[in-house]
Amino acid sequence: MSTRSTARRVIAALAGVLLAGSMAACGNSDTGGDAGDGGNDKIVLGFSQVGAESGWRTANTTSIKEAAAAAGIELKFDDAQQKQENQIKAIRNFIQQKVDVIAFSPVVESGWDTVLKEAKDAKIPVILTDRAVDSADKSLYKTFLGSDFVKEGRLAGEWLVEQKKAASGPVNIVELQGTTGSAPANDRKKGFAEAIAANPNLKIVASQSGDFTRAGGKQVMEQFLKANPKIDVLFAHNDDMGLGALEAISAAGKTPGKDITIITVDAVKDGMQALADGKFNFIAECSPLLGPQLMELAKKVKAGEEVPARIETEETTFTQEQAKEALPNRKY
Ligand code: GYE
Repeated sequence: MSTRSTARRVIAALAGVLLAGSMAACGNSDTGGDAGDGGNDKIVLGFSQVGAESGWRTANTTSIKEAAAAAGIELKFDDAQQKQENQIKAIRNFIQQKVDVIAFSPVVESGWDTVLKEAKDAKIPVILTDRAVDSADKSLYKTFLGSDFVKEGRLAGEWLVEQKKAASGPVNIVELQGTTGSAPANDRKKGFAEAIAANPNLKIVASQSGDFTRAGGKQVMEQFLKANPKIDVLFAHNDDMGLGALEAISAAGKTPGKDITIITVDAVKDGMQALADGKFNFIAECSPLLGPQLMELAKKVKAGEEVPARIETEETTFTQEQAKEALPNRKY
């Protein structure tokens, strides 16, 4: 009995080896490269990036390029220079080239249904990374990998509520928003507003887009300072705009981090340095290191495996003391 079952197991194992060998040979000899041919050709991933507007974005691009190389995935990378029309063009190119998977970080939330439908009709799975779209039809993409931006805004607001709980009079806040219509701008604004509603003394007196750039942050902060004699707090939707605003604040003869409390989002190296130096007061982290998870997902959707509809990035917050501790080991 036991000898026979051992023999059966050996035969089964041998058959498995032979089958695997023949499949590999089949894959190797298949140079056609058609999608879904079951061969072991390199996965081709078309990725449409927003642009290079911030330190966060540069770190995100590096993460994606490095992770693709490490995973043996062929990456077709396109930089849309913060324009939706460029992203739509890039996605259409990827469809024409018959890539295996398309991933993109949508610059704004709206206006993607048509091109996503085109990808679906071409049977190319789409992964959203970093930013979301507002499409009602969730079957237009496989998954969304990225941060909870509402939570980031809320954490920023909650910290401020705690800091200003003893304030007896109005606390005037100015807000530098990210790119108009983008998910992080919409959501960070929402989360922050919800949190500060806990204290009616906390009032947003001006709120405008600085497009997530240093130049934008500087320019809009200059206007804020001219128009508002009393600014107590700046909430900037990313580090870069906060860094740009530092110049405007110093030029206006005020001390950032003291005369004006500064809260930002991201926690890239330059932001963390400003926090450790006492120029910023608080940062809600947003991790750009999405590359490795994105490559895992690309492999899974290419193989037709089920993936969760939403994958959230883990993040934390930093005070000045925590930034001093974390800085030496910061990766981006
Ligand atoms: O916070 C900002 C970047 O979409 C999370 O885009 C990203 C944001 C990030 O330009 O710095």
